[in-house]
Amino acid sequence: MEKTFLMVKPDGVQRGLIGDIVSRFEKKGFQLAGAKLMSVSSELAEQHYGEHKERPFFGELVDFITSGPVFAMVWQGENVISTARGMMGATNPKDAATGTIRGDFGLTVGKNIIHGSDSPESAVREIGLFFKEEELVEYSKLMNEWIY
Ligand code: FUP
Repeated sequence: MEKTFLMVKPDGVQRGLIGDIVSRFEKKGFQLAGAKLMSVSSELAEQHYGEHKERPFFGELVDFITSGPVFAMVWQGENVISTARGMMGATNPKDAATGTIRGDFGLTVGKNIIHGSDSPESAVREIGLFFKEEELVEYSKLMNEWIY
């Protein structure tokens, strides 16, 4: 079953949006395979955002993601990587459609509420950075019969 890494960023946690965000993915039919409220160290932030190291906003990105607790999650289901990206909306909330998480809750790119893996390779890498194997659960097959 395809898996992705999603994270409610510090702005979403502080604003009390964890429940709404989790609820959207649950109602869509995806399954939560792991979740934890945690602080992100500078080392983890720099690894996670490694692809942006040369970008001018890299420092701000690391400062922001380490500025308060985040809610890290692993979700699974058919096409969860691309579907979750669609449910999140465009990177810049000003361009994100109404009905998406960033479109409904955000105003600026610096505080855009949620992170989601953008490819199967990123998903594997990011899940591995944030979760140990034993922190993820397996569901029985039976439950999926209500969805697929
Ligand atoms: P996304 O995959 O939608 O989270 O977007 P990116 O990986 O391109 O960017 C990661 C984060 O960098 C964004 F969530 C916000 C931040 N960012 C900026 O602050 N300024 C930019 O111009 C682009 C991204």
